[in-house]
Amino acid sequence: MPREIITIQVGQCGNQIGMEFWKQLCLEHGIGKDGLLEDFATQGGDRKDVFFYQADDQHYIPRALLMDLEPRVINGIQNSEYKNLFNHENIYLSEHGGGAGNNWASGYHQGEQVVDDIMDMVDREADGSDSLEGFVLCHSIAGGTGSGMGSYVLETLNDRYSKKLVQTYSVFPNQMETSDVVVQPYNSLLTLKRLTLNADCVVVLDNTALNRIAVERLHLANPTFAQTNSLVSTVMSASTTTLRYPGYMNNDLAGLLASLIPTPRCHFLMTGYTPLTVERQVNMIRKTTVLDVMRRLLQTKNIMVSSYARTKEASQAKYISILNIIQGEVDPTQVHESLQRIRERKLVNFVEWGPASIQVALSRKSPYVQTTHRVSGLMLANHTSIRHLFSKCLGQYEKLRKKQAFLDNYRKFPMFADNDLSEFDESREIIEGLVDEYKACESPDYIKWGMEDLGDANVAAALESKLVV
Ligand SMILES: Nc1nc2c(ncn2[C@@H]2O[C@H](COP(=O)(O)OP(=O)(O)OP(=O)(O)O)[C@@H](O)[C@H]2O)c(=O)[nH]1
Ligand SMILES: [Mg+2]
Repeated sequence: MPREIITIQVGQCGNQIGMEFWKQLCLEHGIGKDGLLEDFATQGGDRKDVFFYQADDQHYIPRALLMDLEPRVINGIQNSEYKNLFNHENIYLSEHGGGAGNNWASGYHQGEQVVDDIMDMVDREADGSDSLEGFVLCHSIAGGTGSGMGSYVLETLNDRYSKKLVQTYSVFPNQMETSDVVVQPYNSLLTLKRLTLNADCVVVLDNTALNRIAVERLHLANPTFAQTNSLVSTVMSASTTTLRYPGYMNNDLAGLLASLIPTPRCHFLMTGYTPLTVERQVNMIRKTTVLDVMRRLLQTKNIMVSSYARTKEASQAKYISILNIIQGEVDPTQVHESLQRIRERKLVNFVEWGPASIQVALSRKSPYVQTTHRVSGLMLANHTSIRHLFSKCLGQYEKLRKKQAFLDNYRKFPMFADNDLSEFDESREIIEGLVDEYKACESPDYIKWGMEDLGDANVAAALESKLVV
């Protein structure tokens, strides 16, 4: 029985990274641009129906909903070679086409106003699956639509589909660029509140790190979104291989997440990938053994979150969990030896209160996509240094808020009307709490964190709830 996953892509970034993901999935499963199975795709054994369903005429349709408040990106998809891939009923474009103007409040408010339309689409897609496991949201946190409307979608999914998992691929803004979007910190903070409260897992895709990797590792002088998005689609497709190619572990999202997220709030994951390629350009890879791949995955330069690099020297930063998804020609005994080597060399600093072991999933790879390297690997990791990324967002927010800058744009919308800025204050408190919890994870006493005020009898119950995802 497939455990189906519905993807919801919102805003410019959400739809652009979403489109790259679907292109990659089509290639890996031998599905043509129009959804028809290619003649050569006869090997089977893969599970297409987690992410696609078949129409009456047998062509494959992504379980995807495409939403935006301005038409440019989605029109581009509808005018591309992939125009017949998606179900046209699954596309939501606002009638006015004016976007959300980089304003979270506008995106959220517009989401609220068209909730019936978008939830009809979600319900129809959910009814069309046999055993829906959950939703994946693709968006950026810094603009107006993906952040604001995406936030509204997250809250609504949580309400209506409380038993289903919600995972996100969330793009964080590039901190190195002097941003053209001055209100990014407001939008990011308000979105982070929903990512903390309403998502089960957030895969953090950090434009600062993606850009750095494209420049330093792939030698691209001025990386375009098309180029960084090819890194993103590699991560997205690799992180779903165990769901699409059934093996002995992590065959569903629940299993995958349970192994990475021991306590519910610390559910922000960073990723690393090796060997890195962009547009078929392969870096100089001489040899890819399992040990090489596993070692490289732990190197700062391959990790797609900028706060990891900054705090590598800060010895208190620790791994809560690591899952390496390895694909290619792998002898399982090599895995065992590699793990032993990594342990002996003390290459990984784990939290004291967890199992302190790297989990490895060996996954099959697509027989239809040729690569020049023998082994490739994706690391999904829960690492406490992610808190520095959130601290940075908080710092930038405080700076802007102190100046009372640009608040009028938000006051135009009901949530902030009559100068009620409590939503900002509440979001700030929640993100501060998140930073504190990740910091507490670095201490051996974390397991008792947040329970100081509880009586002994309640501690056991609280602990139990904490350890159940
Ligand atoms: N990695 C990546 N980042 C993107 C892409 N497109 C936009 N971004 C980032 O997303 C943020 C801006 O959000 P957008 O997705 O463009 O905005 P939106 O959700 O369409 O919202 P509005 O246009 O304001 O209504 C900035 O941080 C951009 O750097 C993309 O294709 N790839
Ligand atoms: Mg837009």
